[in-house]
Amino acid sequence: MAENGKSATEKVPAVAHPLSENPTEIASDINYHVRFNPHFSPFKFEPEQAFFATAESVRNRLVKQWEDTFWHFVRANPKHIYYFSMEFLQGRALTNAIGNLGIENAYAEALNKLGHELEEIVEQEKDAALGNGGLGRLASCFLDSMATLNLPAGGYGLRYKYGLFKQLITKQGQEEIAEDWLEKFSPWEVVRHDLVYPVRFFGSVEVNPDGFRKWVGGEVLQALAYDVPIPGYKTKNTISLRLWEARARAEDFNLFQFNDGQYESAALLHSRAEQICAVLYPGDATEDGKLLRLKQQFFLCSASLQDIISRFKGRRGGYTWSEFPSKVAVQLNDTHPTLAIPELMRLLMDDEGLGWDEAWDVTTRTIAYTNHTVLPEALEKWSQPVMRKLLPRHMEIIEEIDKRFLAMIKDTRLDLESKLPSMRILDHNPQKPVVRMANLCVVSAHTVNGVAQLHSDILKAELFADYVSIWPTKFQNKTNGITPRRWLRFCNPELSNIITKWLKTDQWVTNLDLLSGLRKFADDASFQDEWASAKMASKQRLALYISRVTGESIDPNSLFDIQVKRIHEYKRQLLNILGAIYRYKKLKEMSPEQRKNTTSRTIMIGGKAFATYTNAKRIVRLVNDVGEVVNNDPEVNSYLKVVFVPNYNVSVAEMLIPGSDLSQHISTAGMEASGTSNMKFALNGCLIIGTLDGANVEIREEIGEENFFLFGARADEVPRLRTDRENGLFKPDPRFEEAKEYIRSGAFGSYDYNPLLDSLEGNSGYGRGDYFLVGHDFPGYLDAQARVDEAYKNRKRWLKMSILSTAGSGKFSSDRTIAQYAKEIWNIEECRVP
Ligand code: B1N
Repeated sequence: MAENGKSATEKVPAVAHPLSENPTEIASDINYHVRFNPHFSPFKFEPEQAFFATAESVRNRLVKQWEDTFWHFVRANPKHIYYFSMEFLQGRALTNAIGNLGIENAYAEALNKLGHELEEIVEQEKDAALGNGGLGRLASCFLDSMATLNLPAGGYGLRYKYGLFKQLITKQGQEEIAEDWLEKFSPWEVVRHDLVYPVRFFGSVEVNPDGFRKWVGGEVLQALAYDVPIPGYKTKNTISLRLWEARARAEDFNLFQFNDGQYESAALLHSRAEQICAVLYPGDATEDGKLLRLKQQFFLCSASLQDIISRFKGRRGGYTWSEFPSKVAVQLNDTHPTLAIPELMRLLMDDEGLGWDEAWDVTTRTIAYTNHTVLPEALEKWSQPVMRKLLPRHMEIIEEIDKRFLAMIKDTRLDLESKLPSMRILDHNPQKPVVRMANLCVVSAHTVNGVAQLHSDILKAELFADYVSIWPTKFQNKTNGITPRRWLRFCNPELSNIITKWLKTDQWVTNLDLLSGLRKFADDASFQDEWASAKMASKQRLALYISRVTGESIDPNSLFDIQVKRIHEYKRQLLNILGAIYRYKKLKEMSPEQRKNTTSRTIMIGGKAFATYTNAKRIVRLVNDVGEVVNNDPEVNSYLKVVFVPNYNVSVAEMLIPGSDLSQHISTAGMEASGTSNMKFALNGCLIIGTLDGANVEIREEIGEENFFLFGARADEVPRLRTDRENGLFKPDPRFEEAKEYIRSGAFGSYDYNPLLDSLEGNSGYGRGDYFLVGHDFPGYLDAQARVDEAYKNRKRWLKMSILSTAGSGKFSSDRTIAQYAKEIWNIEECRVP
């Protein structure tokens, strides 16, 4: 059905959806799904069955709004933004959906009538973890804000069968297990059997007699669309996250071979198709792993662009290609979808017949690029021979872009000629010729942005400095944000209710700057009391959770000190645990009387280590080993506990963040592009101990420096500190030596931590010579922690700081971030469904 035609559902009224908000009718709708949309044996109605039936009932409500949004966008024909991302870390959807629809109470009551509790039902849902960490969660927060701001928008990603692995903690540390989020099925997705596009790999380039180039041969797979509804908060607008699944066609199944007993080769293309969407981030240590990741990236780009072009061509009133960029904006979430650039060029030139200049003009006016990291190992470089084999036509196009860039520099900017070797897209190093994806993005995108002010400044001053003089207006900052719906309104109902009560409005949920109105109550005793009891309720809930998943009982009256994020040396979980070890050693040395004057702490650390990242896995094991000793030491365990929180993910975060007093964002300055959990913690009234890195800088500015526990080297000092170290000028603090020595002494078991500790020794080199400056920042860190202990002893002061953290968090709403992208990069406007 063409989008400019009439839909069957418009001509003939469909059977009315049961959209009543009456709990009795909702209950009968849930019942209807149990009986007539069965997925389990008849009359089984345990929490699991109740979850699926409830989700299907909610889904039907969303389908109605979704369809209205679709047709409204078709009629209004506005410019759309499409967010291309290899990762979307959606988490659970049920609470978010009924919360955005404003029908939590009705569904809670309906479930009661059926003998269930909403809180228990929502726990049945598996997290959709199609992402690794911050970058994927950012994409999901952005979709929520795009829908809430009524923007004509959509997300494009891949429908991985297995998302991020499940983390099991054993005596040996981390073990990875495939996470089967689709094991039963996802009640939210809708498969669009009419949306199928061919995607080619390998093959060769043919030149037709008319001079046109054409990519032919190779293997062709099918991309099939699965749509997930993304409802806005208290608006009808519901947009789509479109996830592609790879399929092979029936005719690609070789019946002859199969009947001949050659089962594997008969289904070769089917198994290749399955591999593409099998896992998020396949290990890329091997050549096959690299090829598979490149295939995934191209699959996403090709299917999504074909889909966008087909929608563009199907619009009412015809089209000309030069107006494509006024109807379509594409945002690349890091370089992972960079192949959208040569693929759009190819589709425009080879399929649509445009010339190079016209295609280049359309492509560069359509595509924008967000950089999320300056870490050299995360800057993607693809082998030229691999790329030429898998995508021969794209390699030609990339070579042409590189050639024209070179010519432009030689014609107009001779002063930059000496910089060309690092500025070029192609690196012709004879040992390892590669395509530098970030360079391709910078040359081709109309706008390049970083994700926090400090990060964007570093991009302009360092990574992309040479390009800035060519295109001074191309580079922007868009400080990240988080959705206040999931990260306050829904995950922390107690605090939300207090905020609404004292602000006398719930408008803050969509206008987060209103939180600044809490500042005037920061010293108010009854406000403080309510604030404290909300925090205590969340801490008690968290303590129950910790005891359930780890068996460790923790005291909600102790200071809950949390660091949760991917395990990486630059994020410095090692600094945290060395601090904990030092604290433990000092507690051991104290008399019982002295201990009574200390602040009791529960240190919680959680996060996943990449399966092949050895030092990260050693850190996980160390935290667990330290916990084992400290928590079982009766002398100190009422003053200190160290808990590793297993399998950190979005829904665990929703439990941890409201229950935290202090959180740690302690990366080596200049290395964390932004961070987004720092924003979530601050929003929930949690104080931050941190370095001047990423968005910490802006958070501290907003909430006030007196409310932030700062320590550590500044980004601009880091290079000199590393050189000093190389020159033997670093003198370690004795407390740092003492903490390391305590591990070496075997105090935490017999596992050999020397390789990990050795990364903190020596003079130079990445991963050696304490590249991440743990030793340099250790004394400052201990001092900052001592200031935390003092502040926590003064209840009124602490509560005031906590309130001011929330009050100063307005800027970090992803609504603000997305509004800035819409205005300053995408040039799109809201299109609200009436
Ligand atoms: O992106 C987040 C930032 O808040 C974090 O500071 C930043 O570290 C994170 C390769 C990445 N940067 N790069 C990645 C993810 C997956 C992958 O395969 C790199 N993630 C970030 C949001 O801006």
